Amino acid sequence: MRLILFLSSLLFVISIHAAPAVFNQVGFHPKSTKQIVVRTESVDTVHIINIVQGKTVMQLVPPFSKKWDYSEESVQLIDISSIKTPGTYLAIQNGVAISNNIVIDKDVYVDLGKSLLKWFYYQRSSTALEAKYAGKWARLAGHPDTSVLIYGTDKKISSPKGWYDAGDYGKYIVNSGITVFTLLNLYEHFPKLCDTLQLHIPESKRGKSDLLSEVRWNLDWMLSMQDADGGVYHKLTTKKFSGSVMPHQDKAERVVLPKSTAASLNFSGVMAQASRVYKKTDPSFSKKTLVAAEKAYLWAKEHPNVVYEQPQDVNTGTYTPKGENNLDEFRFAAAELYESTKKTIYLKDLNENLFNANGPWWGDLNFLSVYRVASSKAFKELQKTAQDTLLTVANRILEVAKNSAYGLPIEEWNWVWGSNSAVANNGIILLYAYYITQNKDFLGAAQSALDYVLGRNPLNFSYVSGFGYKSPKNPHHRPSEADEIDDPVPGMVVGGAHSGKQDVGEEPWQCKDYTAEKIHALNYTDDRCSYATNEVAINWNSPVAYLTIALQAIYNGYVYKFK
Ligand code: G3I
Ligand code: 9MR
Repeated sequence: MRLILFLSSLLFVISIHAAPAVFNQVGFHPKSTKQIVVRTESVDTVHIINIVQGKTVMQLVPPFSKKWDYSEESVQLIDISSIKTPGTYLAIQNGVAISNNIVIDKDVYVDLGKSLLKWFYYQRSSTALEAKYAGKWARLAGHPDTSVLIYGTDKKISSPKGWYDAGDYGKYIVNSGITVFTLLNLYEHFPKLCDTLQLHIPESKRGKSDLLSEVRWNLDWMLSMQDADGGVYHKLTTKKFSGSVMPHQDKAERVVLPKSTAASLNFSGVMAQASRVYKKTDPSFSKKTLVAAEKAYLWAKEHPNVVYEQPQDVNTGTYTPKGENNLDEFRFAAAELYESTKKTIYLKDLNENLFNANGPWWGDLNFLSVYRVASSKAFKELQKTAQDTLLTVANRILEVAKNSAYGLPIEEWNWVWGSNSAVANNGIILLYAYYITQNKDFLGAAQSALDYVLGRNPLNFSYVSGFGYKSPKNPHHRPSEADEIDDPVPGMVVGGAHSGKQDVGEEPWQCKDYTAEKIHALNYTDDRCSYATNEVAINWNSPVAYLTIALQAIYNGYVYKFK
């Protein structure tokens, strides 16, 4: 009876209280760090209660407030990591609930991780999505892409399959680069856990990893974009972005746009990596990808500065990297090719074009070569150099998290279009530092990166559709807009807050100004007009999927050791 009274009184106080504490809305693994931002500025004791037992399991006095420049708030960061008993908890201050439910459970990230990976199935082009795999988001096939004109020629190629890049229906080689690398890197690090992840896709239950089957859908498309001379076409899209229609309703002509050095090197690195990952389960595919990787690299060496130039009558995404004139893409491809072949030419090229501390993002793949060299003894003394470079960046990011009022590893340069992926990629850098040092501070800061995406932010918002108590309802994602189903496709990471305002304007499809000047962390709007903050993209899902599943693996005792 006492418990019922206690709970009913709490429910009353929760319902009247608007400003909750902010934290990971999906929850925490028992072994993880568990940080919560309190926004009451009171120094009165905070009680953490187990809501089933109805008893206080922890009480603490919040520290003095600290200002977070990215939201211009003064907040208090409390740490409840010592609570390890699975359950549902609440934070109470002066008899008032200041949080929503705080969930602690060892399987808390299982559904999220699978949904983040399953989303790639929802992005498949050239196929219908059947209800038994796609549920209520089943849809007709669109974009067969079996006879596509090479722009500026009378030649056609068959280039089916592949993932739609984002909220649009384009297929882009450059953005496939970091996306596929990150997903295959997850498999390289935790194959045993990944093999248990049932995604309920058409290839399931055939004794192969669903994750590898899903990535294969895009690899097959990428292979079809390589010309006989080894060069790789930049992208396959309609000339203009379509309206808000379903795939089967988008009937405009699609074209393949000219080859580029960046596309060829993104392709080369990913195919070299795939040749290792698929070697055991599909030796012939492994051979095919390695041959393709070496041919693309040769083409790039013969054509080192072919930059994609967007034709006047094309307005789809460009993905023209502003990095170091493709030196970063050369680094990425050479590192993967050396790892796969041990041919000295690739190591020679890498030594003559050594990595720095830039990236990682679709436009700068430098850091992907740092990851590869740092994690492989094959690079001998270069491995230590790469590890030092990685740790220098990781320690800088860790210091930012330790000094941040929100406890977050977010730097000024991360507030860009796709900021959630920048934060998640910081989380991956921190995990690599944990792999090298086993220093749990890096693990905790990586958890904070995930916590930000899932709710420890000033908007009290979980940036993944279908997960958390406040999540995107109107993403810039054509299938979710046109399918007449209220709920957006689940497991999609939206771009997130930043002050670019590229989608603000007077055009009918543009947004009214939703930004609060340069208060970066507030500048997000859950509106389909906002392709700059509320679109979805394959290179945004991949790092959040890596972070979610790698953390789940580590907390559940899976160990990744460099080879
Ligand atoms: O790198 C600079 C940085 O130095 C500078 O400080 C910062 C702030 O000005 O800008 C950074 O460049 C930004 C770049 O993204 C990298 O973050 C550009 O301003 C910004 O315009 C660019 O936005 C890209 C956007 O396309 C427009 O080109 C996004 O990264 C990219 O994710 C997005 O990709 C689109 C595809 O083209 C089409 N499909 C949808 C997809 C997602 O919206
Ligand atoms: O849907 C497009 C999105 O994928 C791109 O990121 C964005 C910026 O290039 O453009 C979106 O398409 C818009 C187009 O640029 C102008 N007409 C309205 C389209 C939908 O907002």
